[in-house]
Amino acid sequence: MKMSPAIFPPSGIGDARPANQAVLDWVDEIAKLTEPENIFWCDGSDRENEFLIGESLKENLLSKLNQKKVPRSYLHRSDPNDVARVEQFTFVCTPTKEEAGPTNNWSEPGETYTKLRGLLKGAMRGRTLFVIPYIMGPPDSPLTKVGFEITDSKYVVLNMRIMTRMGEIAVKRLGNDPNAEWNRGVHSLLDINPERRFICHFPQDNAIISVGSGYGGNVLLSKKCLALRIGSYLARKQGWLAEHMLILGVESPEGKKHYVAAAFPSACGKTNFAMLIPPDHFKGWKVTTVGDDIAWMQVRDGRLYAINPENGYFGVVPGTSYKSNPNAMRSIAHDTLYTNVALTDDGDVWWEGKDGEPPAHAIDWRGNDWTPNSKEKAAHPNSRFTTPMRNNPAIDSDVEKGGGVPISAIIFGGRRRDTVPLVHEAFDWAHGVYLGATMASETTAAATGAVGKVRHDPMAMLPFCGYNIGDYFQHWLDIGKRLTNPPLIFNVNWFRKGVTGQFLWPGFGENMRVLKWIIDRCEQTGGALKSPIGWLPSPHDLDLAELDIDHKCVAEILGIDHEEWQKEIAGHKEFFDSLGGVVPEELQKQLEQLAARFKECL
Ligand code: OXD
Ligand code: MN
Repeated sequence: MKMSPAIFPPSGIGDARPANQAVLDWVDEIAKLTEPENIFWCDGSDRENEFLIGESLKENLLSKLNQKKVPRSYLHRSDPNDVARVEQFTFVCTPTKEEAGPTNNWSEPGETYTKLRGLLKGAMRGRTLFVIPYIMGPPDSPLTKVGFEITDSKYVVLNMRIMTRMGEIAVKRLGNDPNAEWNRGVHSLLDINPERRFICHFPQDNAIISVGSGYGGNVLLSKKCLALRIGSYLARKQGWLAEHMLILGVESPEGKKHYVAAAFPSACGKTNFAMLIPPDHFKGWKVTTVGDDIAWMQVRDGRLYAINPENGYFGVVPGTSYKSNPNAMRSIAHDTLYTNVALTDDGDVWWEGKDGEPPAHAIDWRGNDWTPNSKEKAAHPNSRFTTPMRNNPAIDSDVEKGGGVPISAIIFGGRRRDTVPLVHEAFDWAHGVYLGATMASETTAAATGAVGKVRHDPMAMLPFCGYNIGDYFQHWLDIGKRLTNPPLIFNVNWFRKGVTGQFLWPGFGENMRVLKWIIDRCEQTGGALKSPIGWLPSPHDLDLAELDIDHKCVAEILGIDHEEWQKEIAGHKEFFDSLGGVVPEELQKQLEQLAARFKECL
C-alpha cells in the first residue's frame, strides 16, 4: 500500500501549512491524484530560497552567474519548445460557451476536469509537490486576493517568491474560514510536451489547472491566470476592474503628482514606460513606478484608485539597455532570475540590444556556442528577467498603499506602423471605452505564433479577459457611470513609421513629452484641436524643445490621414461584427458617430 507522501524537507525549512481545512483537503486530493514523493509547504523565507537554489544548481535547472557582475542572480534555460504563452491552448471553462464569449477558447468544465485529471494521474511520481501560499496586492488592501499554487517545478517556486508576497502572509490572510475566497491553482510540468499543454481556467470555481509548460506566463499562476483571467471575472462580479496596465506616478518640479494607468499589449513597452526617466529638458520632473503589467482598480468617492497586485517584474529582456531603460538595467543588476538569455565566457548575461559590443563568444539560450557571426539570436526574443519590484530605483512611495493611487488618466496604446497618431484624447468616458475596445497592435514574441501581424486587442486584454468580451465592454461602460471624477482617456502610438520605414518618434524617455501633454490636459492647461477621432495636440501643444526631430516627422506623426481612417473604421466594424452581436449598443453608436464625424469634415 502506498504511504502518504512525506513532508519535505524535515528540517524546519518550508512549512507554511495553513490550519484552513479547505486548503488541507484540496492539497490532499491533488497529492492522491498526482502521487508525489514529497510535499513541501513553502514559506518564502530566505533560508528556504537558498535551499531551493542550491538544489536547482545541483540539478542544472539553474546556472550560477558571475556573482561579482550580477550578485545573487541565476540563469535558467527552458525547453526550446516552451518559450512563450500559448494562447491556442489557453481555455476558459465556463458552464456555457456564451459566458466565455467569442474571444476565448472554451471547453466544457466537466469534460475538461476529467481530461486534466487523467493527465495529472501519477504525474508527480518521484517528484516533490510544492504548495505556494501567496497574496496578490498590498497586505492591507480590500482588493487583495489569496491564492495557493501547487506545482512540481522549483523554477515556479523561485519565481513566485519574487512575483508575489508569499508564505505566512497568505496563510494569515486566509484565516480558518472554510468558505473564505481563495484561488486554487494546480501546475504540473508533465513532460513539457506541446501536445499535452493546456492552461485552463474555471472562473466559477476560482480554479486554474496548467499542465505541460514551464514558461512563466503559463505557470506563474498568480499573474496572467489569476490576476487577469480569473481576476477580470471576479472584478465584474464584484464591481471593480482587473486590467493589463502599468501604473506610474508623474510629479512636477512643484511637487504636484498625478497617476496614470496604461494598457499596451505584451512586449509593447509597458515596463519601459513605467520606468521612464524624463530627458534633461524636463529637469525636476519625476516618474515613479507603481506597477509594470497589471492594475486592479476600484471606484471610491467617484474616482478610480489602482493597486499593483504583483511584487516583482517579469519583463522582456532583449532591447533593454542603459539607453532604453536605465531603471530596468539597475533593477536587474542583482537578485534576478534570467530565463533564456545568453551566457558569456566570464559568467555574465548578454542579449541583443544590451549596451556595448556583443561578446566574441557566448553560449546561446539553447545552450549552443554563439559568436556575432551566428545566424541565430543569442537570447530568445521573449527571454525574460524576474526581479523584485524593490530593486527598481524609481519605485513609487505609495506602492504598498492598500487604498491604491488615484488615477488621473488612462492610456491605451498599440504598436502600429501607420494610421494611429502619436497621441489623441477621447471626448468622454464612453468614447474612451471605444478607443480601448478598437485598439489593435502588431503581434510580438510574447505569445507563440506569427510576429508583426496587426490584430485587434481590446484594452490589451484579448488573451486575458476571462469572460465574454461584450460583457467586459459593458462593465467598462457601467464603471464610467459610477465615476463623478473619471480619468481622462487617451490613445498613444510610439511606433508609427514614415514612408522610408523609419520610426517617426524617438520613444523611450522622450515619451515624457506626450505624458506632459496628457498631464496638461488633466489640469486643463493643455491645448488641443478637435478632430474626428478625438482631441489632437498641434505641434506647439507638445513641448518639443531640445528634441532633435524633423518638423515634417512631427506633423506626420500627429496627423491623421482620411483614407487610412476609412480603412481603420471599416476594420473596427469588421472586428465588432466578428464578435457576433455581443458589442454593446453604446459602442456601436460610437462607431457610427466616428464615421459621421469624418463625413462632416469632408
Ligand atoms: C507578460 C505578457 O508576460 O503579457 O506580461 O505576456
Ligand atoms: Mn503582460
